Amino acid sequence: MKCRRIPASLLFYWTAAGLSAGHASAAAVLAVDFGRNDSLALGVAGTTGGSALKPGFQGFYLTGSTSGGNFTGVASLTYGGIDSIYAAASSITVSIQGDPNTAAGSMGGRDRNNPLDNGAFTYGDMLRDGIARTRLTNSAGDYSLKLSGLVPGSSFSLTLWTASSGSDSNTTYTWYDTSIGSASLGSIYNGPQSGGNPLTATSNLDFSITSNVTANGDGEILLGVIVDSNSATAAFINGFELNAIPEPSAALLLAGLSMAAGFRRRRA
Ligand SMILES: [Ca+2]
Ligand SMILES: [Ca+2]
Repeated sequence: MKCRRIPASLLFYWTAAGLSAGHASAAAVLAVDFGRNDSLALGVAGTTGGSALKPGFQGFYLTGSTSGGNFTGVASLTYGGIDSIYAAASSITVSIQGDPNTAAGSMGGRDRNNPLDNGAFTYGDMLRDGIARTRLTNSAGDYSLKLSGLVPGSSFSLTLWTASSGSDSNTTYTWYDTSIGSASLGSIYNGPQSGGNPLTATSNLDFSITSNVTANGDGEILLGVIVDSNSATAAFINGFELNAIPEPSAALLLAGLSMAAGFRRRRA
């Protein structure tokens, strides 16, 4: 049986491909910057608005409570151009839900004007604004924020930011993955802050949590937030990044080596 020796260059290619795969996913699958635009109708979300959009993010704006009254429903926007390996229809729909209790209502956009870019912190335009008074929940199947249209069972690394400068100081926000059951993703402390002093940030990951999440059988990632202040109006979200989980370069390297071993066995 005629077999050929594996060229050294091919072995090098497999090795290099394995080593580089862990650094291949620099761009986010979807990054959204929540903010305020008072020219929008109540409960209708828009992609452009009055508060600055952070480059690299897509906008999700709602009118502010002082312009729109109470909004207790669900606001949604669909973002296209998503790789079909993550979303079969190449789009992801982002939905954010107000609280059904109208006393806690008035979900809408806010621009807190802080924290601003400062040295290594360059996410000021994302973190200064957000959507306030979302639904408070950690119940399985319920949500404050929902991502839908994903490939069922697909996993991602998710980073969420919650900082509400000048409001709800010393509040701790705990985020939950409510897609399948309910599991805490971690907590964000909205402070230290006193006397109305604005929040400051020194890193783009300040006021954030990062965790792996998996889409349920309906292709949805459900996320809920609870606050420790027991204030029904305290919920807030500034933005999120949904990233691919880097492929395990070591596994690819082992696969390449086992293929090489297989060729050698056939040759023997
Ligand atoms: Ca924002
Ligand atoms: Ca913004």
